Amino acid sequence: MLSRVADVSLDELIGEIGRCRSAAEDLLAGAADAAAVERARVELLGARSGRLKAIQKSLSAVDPSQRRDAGRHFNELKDWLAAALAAAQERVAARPERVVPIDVTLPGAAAPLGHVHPITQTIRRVEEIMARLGFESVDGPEVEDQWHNFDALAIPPEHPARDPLDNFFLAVARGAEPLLLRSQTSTVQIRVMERRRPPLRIVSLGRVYRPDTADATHYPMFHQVEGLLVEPGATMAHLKTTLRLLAVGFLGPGVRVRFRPSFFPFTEPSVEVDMEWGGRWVEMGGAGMVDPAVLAAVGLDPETVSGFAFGLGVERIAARRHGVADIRDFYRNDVRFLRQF
Ligand code: FA5
Repeated sequence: MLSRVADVSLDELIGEIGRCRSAAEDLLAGAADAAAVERARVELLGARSGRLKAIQKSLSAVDPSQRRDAGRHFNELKDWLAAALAAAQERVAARPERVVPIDVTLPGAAAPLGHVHPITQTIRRVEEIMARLGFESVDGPEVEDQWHNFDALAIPPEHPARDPLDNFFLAVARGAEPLLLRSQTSTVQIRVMERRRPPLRIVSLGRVYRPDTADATHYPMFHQVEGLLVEPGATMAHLKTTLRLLAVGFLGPGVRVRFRPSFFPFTEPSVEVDMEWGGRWVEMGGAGMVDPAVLAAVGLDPETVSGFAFGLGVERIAARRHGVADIRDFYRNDVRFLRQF
């Protein structure tokens, strides 16, 4: 350290400036974070006991004839220190002050996952039950032509089910006839029988569309489960047993099933399938023996094969199973409702 009282030569001062500079280089190079740079700043430039201050004080002890040169060297050091410090401050600001240690052995934070929608759960469960009875699950298109939605199902041109007000016809046509969103999954019966020969046991679950006003038991988009069995010797008894096994498998042994005589153009005889829910009988769907006219329409011989078919509303059986009073709740997208399933 240079003493103020003693005379200081220019060489001594330059030597001290060099030592200060290399000390500053070491200090700043070793400063890994903002706190270390700040400690270096105080040590080098501190107003009371910084190294620069000490050199400044010794300037007055330099011989007056050399003081001009001494001042110039001092100012160079001062500028150099300011620049070196600024560079060090910038360097540590660019990286995080402190690295948060990561414990790689901790269990990961689980991303919130949704779950399968209750209607999809119902579809999968019904497919499972039907698979055990030997029914293979198949798909069909939701955009249909009039042959598969009506004609092949023996629904004649004047039938009220074809009314434009009761269907979602599209502005797209195949040939002369507009296509439509299928109004029932019975279309899949036809598509399967056109391509495959008996014995057939298929089930098809999917969306259907009707311009119905939404209420507790109706929605303009809903799902049906369609079943079809075609093999020699199939009877109404097989149909009733299959539907009972499906009802018990899905709703439990307490369910009561009832068959009421009805009419569908593509089954003969036809029944309405009701199930009891909370002391009330609810219509779940329709069923019957495949009409000989339908078998003939797909090139099968009604004399040698027979079959049964059924179509149930998926929302209705899901509502019955879960005690849901209003099927519109399935489509409100309220997670407080959906989380329950
Ligand atoms: C049919 O759709 C026939 N294809 C069923 C069938 C299949 C009969 C095979 C014979 C052989 P229906 O229009 O009744 O039938 O509809 C069947 C079921 O779909 C109804 O019982 C009901 O459970 C459900 N359903 C009908 N409309 C709606 C709707 N708007 N919202 C919710 N579910 C509906």
